[in-house]
Order: sequence, then C-alpha cells, then structure tokens
Amino acid sequence: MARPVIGISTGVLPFPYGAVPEYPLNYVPHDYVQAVLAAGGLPIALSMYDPAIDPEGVAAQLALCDGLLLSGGNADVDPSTYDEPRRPELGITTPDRDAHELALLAEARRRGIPVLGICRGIQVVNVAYGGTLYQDLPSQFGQTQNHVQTSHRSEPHHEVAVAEGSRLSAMVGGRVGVTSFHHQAVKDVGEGLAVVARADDGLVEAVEATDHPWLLAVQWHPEMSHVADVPSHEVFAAFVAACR
Ligand SMILES: [Mn+2]
Repeated sequence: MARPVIGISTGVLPFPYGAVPEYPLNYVPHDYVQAVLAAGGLPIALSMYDPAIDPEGVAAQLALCDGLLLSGGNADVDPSTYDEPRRPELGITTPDRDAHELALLAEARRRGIPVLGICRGIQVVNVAYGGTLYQDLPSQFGQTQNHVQTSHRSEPHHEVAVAEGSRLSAMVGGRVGVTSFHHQAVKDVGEGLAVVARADDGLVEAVEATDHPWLLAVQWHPEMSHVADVPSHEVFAAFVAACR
C-alpha cells in the first residue's frame, strides 16, 4: 500500500554552513522525518515563504499532501497574530512562517484532511481558532512545573492527564509522560477546540478540534521520543492511519 504523503511545515534557522556564518537554512528537524517514516507515512517538507508572494501557492503545496504536520521550531509565534503587544521575554519570531502555517492550516481545514500539531504547532492551531498564548511561561504563568527539560530529548519529563473519551486517550491512555521544551503555551483556548490533556500545573498540553474530521495538537514532542516510547509512536501511527 502506498504511503500517505505527510506535509511537514518548516522554519528558517541561521546556521554555520561551512565558512558562511549565520547562513539561513529552511529546515525540518530530522526527528519528524524519522517518526513519520516509522509510522508508515512519506514525509515532504513544505518550504515556508510569505504567502503574500503567491496566495494560491499554499493550496498548491498542500495539494501534494494527504495530511498536514505543523512542526515545532526555534521561533516564537508572533503576538501580532493574536492581537497582543510583545512582552520583553518574547523570543525571536518569524512572521513569514506564522503566515505560511496559518494559511496551510486554513487550507487543511477547508479540505478536511488530518492535521497533527506539535509544540509551536499547537500554538499555531490555537491562534487560528481565535485563542491566545502565554508569550513566556516563567514570567506569565509561574513554574510549579518546569516545562524546559535538561534531560535528553528522548526521555519523557513530566506527566499529563488525558481526557477520557478523547481521540488522544485511545492513543496514549489516561495519564502519560511527555517531553517538554517550551516557554510558550496555550492561554485562552480557541473556540472549536477541546482541551484533551493538561499538565499537573493546569497548563493546556493537548487540544482536538470539534469542527474538523481529525485535528490533534500536542504541546510535547512525540517525534523526539517515538523510538523507545510506545505512546509517542502511537500518536504518529494514529495520524498516519487517518491520512490513508
Ligand atoms: Mn510541558
């Protein structure tokens, strides 16, 4: 059976490239590629660009895909996307990437194809549904639970409680350990999204859409832990199965 094609959103990262300092690369963390392959999908990178250059190009990119994976990344979501002023603790932002991912998500919703959002992916999903974000958890939410682990990325760091009867609970069960590498998170939940997992400090860690056939977004990184951690693999397996 042919593998469903999974379009992965991309970012831009200044990288030392040979003798060239800060050479901007359009990148996908390789963990996503490997996790999609391990789950039976065929990954393709969706090069980010300012959709204003070619508004119809975003739909043409997504026309190649059976599902959309909104990936995590180095840059924060720009607060202009949810009409809030920047706080000093905000990190770097990439407005072209925000616009590209919001346009990809709008097209995926129009087509009704499965969407998996990861880390900044859940933040993009929430903004698209009219929600807001914590720009910086330590200064705005507190640190009862540390959400930036120093242990290896493949090791789950904190637990989340998963809503009974949710799609996510069929993949990972009622309580599961997750990785955590974020200083932003969902604040006000967008209309049309159901919270399906929270950390013990109350922070939103996963949402599902109520107006879309298959849309799950998680604040953690199942792609980082998918090799040894069965629940992480199950998230990708369920997503790729939905894309068939
Ligand atoms: Mn977390």
